[in-house]
Parts: sequence; structure tokens; C-alpha cells
Amino acid sequence: MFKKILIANRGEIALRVIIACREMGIKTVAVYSEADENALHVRFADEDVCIGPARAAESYLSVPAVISAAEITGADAIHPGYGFLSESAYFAEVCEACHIKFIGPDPQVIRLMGDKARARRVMKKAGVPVLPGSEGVLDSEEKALKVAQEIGYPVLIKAAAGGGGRGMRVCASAGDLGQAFRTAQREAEAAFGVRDVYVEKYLEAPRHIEFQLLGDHHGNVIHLGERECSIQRRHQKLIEESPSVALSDKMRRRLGGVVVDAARAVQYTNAGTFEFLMDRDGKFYFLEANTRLQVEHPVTEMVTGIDIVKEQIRVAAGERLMFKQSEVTFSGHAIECRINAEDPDTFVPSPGLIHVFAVPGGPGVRVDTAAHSECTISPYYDSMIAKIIAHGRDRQETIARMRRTLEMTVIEGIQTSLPMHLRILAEPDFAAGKLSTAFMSRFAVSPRTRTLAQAG
Ligand code: MV4
Repeated sequence: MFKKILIANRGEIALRVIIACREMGIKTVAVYSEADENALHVRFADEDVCIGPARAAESYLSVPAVISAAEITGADAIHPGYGFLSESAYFAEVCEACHIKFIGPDPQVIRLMGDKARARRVMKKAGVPVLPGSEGVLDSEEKALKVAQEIGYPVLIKAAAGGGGRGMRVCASAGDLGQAFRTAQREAEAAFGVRDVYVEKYLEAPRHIEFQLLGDHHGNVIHLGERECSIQRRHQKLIEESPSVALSDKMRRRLGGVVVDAARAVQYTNAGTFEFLMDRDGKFYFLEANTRLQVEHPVTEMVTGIDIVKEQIRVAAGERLMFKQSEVTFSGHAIECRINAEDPDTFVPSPGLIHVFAVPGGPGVRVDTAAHSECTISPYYDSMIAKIIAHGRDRQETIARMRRTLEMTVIEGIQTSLPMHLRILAEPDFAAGKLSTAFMSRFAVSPRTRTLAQAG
């Protein structure tokens, strides 16, 4: 087992990894930018190294800075958390070359899943259902037109290097395909430096459901069920839950088996998430795979009782998964609300000093946060302040638990998305489990109050 792990991240996820390491008796190294000198991840790590200025490009995203910190402190592994370097195949390769274990899948698997068109092709071959679409990337409008003709409109043009909603263009008819194709290529080039795009049938208002996977280096792969993440706006998830009301036990077993087989086929190791869209007929289509620990992993931990971060560390060290599929059981229901520092009406980020921060605990409540009273939410990083996770016997009890927790949460000094979460939880459609990626459009900001920052 590792003796010392460097955490190449900040905020709540850095704390989450430190928590797992402490319980496993592993020493920790925090890295931090000049903006994070007083952050809790620095306080709770056994050692800490300042790796650069506030700008992430010069600190948390700097491969030489992070690797140097690991070498200086003698860390034998790096946990990348989410965001930053977590899905960089290059970073994983550099770690390997430096004999530092990267706690995540192998670089080849990260690279495969990073190319969405290739991932789609490989998953289809492995028996995972995908949406009708192109076989791979399309190098001309003519070819795109031909595919669109075959699968029928509307279609979605997606960047092969994209994901998370960046570089996508909906196209309603042949008349606007040329324009959409060229725009998508240009946006892909600008955002990722790669202009490759592919085409898929466009699904209107689907559910977004993802499966959590774990794999070890002994050929074992298991799934930990699904999370429903349909409540999002602008590709930022706001609320996640497990299980999804849209899945029966039978469907979970069936689809879980399909995902596990596909992961085995690509020799997937460590933690991963396979994202699906579900249409109104209950049919599932693979979207993309995320090769990192995800923000919403706690809802899965709450219903399975499995510590995903500890399993990541164990399998990276070459150990076997602690659980067989038959030992994975699901208990109750869990919901996570991501509390952001933002104006609850306009969604504009609201960084600054938090004077008072208090979240009641109580039965079935977990709070993952690096915030505290008199802490500062920096404008340099993402605006998530805390994840509040409620677990209950069933969905109804969980919702009641979440509502009482949010009502009794005090965050003073900055604006937060707490009121928005309470509005969502009060929606009859939410209580009824009638969710889709279009759910949040009912809270649309009127064009008059929209700011320039939001207009994109
Ligand atoms: C889609 C889609 C509809 N049809 N693909 C958005 C993020 C990226 N992972 C893929 N996304 C979508 N792909 C087809 N063929 C709708 C979305 C989508 C979405 C997906 C998941 C969660 C929220 C979303 C919000 C808007 C659009």
C-alpha cells in the first residue's frame, strides 16, 4: 500500500481524499496556490507545497509544478480529484514515467474515452446501445448530410474532443446542417484545438442517468448502480440522486451487466462513470465515459455503503476490489444538492467572504465542504461551496430530510443557490420524479436580467 499520497486538487474533493487517506493510515501531501494558503486541505494534510499563483494554469494545472511537489515530498501516488488534471492522459503518462502511481485508469483508457467519437464506436462494438449516428468523425458536410438523412432530423453535431456539453450544435433540418457543421467545427477547433466532429440523432428532453463502475488490475469490474443527474443547467449538475425512479431493479441489473462487460472489454480500471441518455420509452443510449471520481460520487456511497475513494486507492496500489458484484447492495435513497456561491436568480457567481457558515447534521445527512465561517470563496476557481447529501429509507423521506437541512443551513456574506434548491425541491414534478434535462428551463432567467457573462 502507498505510504504517501499527493492530492493534486483543492476544496472539498481534496478534503475528501485526505479523509480516505487518514482512515487508511496513509500520509498526505497538499498542493496549493497562493490563493489557497489558508485553505483547509492545506491545514489537514501532513505536508504541503505551494505550487504557484492563483491562476489554475500556473498552479493546479501545471504538470511540472505538481510532479516536482511529488518528487520533493517523496509521494508514491497522486490522486487528481475531479477537474484540473484528472482526465489528462498526458499527466497520467508523466506520473508513470516518474514512477508515481496515478490514481485513475491507465493513460490509454483515459485517451480512448477522451475521444468521444472513438469511445462511441468502441462501446457500440462492445454491445452498449448508442444513438443512431456516424461511424466516426466526419470530414465533410456532404458526409454529415448523408448520415443525417439516414437517421432523420433533428441531429446533434458534437465535437470528438468535447464532452460536458461543450462544442455541440443542434440541427433541425437539412437546410441548416451546413451552417451547424461549420460552426461546430470552428467551435471545436477553438475550444480543444481539434476540429473533428461527429453526428448523432438528437434526443429532446431525455433523462441523464449514469452508472458508477470500479475495476481492479485483476480483471474484476463491478457497478455500484446509477445516479440520475437530470437536474442541471448549462451542463452544470445541480441535484443528483440514486437510485433513479426511472429504473427497475431488473433494468439496473441488465444495464449494469452491459456496462461492466464493456468496461472489461477496454480493461477499465479504477473508478469510472458511464453516462447514458434515457428517452421517453425508457430506452438507454451511451453518451460518454468519465474516467475520474465525480462530484456526485457521495450519493452512490450513501446507498451502497462503499467508500469509492478508498477503493480507488486500493486498486491503484494493485489490490483487489473489496466487493464482488453479489456483495453490492442498495439501501434507501440519496440526494445531493450542490450549493454554489451565486445569485439565486441570475446564477451569476458571487465569490467573497463567508461570515457565517453552519449546516445542521442530524440523521442521514452528510456535508462535503471545505467552507467554514470566515472563509473566502475565491473568484479563481469553481463556485461550489458545499455538497449536501441526504439519505433516507425512501425518496420521500430523503426529500423531507434535504428540505429541513437546507432550511436550517446558514450561509451569510455571499449569495448562494440555497433558495433555488428549495424551489426545485418544492416542485410537484420533482416530488413525482418527473425529471429531464429540460426540467430547469422552467426557472429560465428572463432575457432582460441576463448578464453578458451568461449570454454565451
Ligand atoms: C445529447 C443530447 C441529446 N441528444 N446527445 C450534453 C453534455 C454531453 N455530455 C452530451 N450532452 C447531450 N448530448 C444527443 N444525441 C443532450 C445532451 C444534453 C445533456 C446531457 C446530459 C445532461 C444534461 C444535458 C443538457 C443538455 C443537453
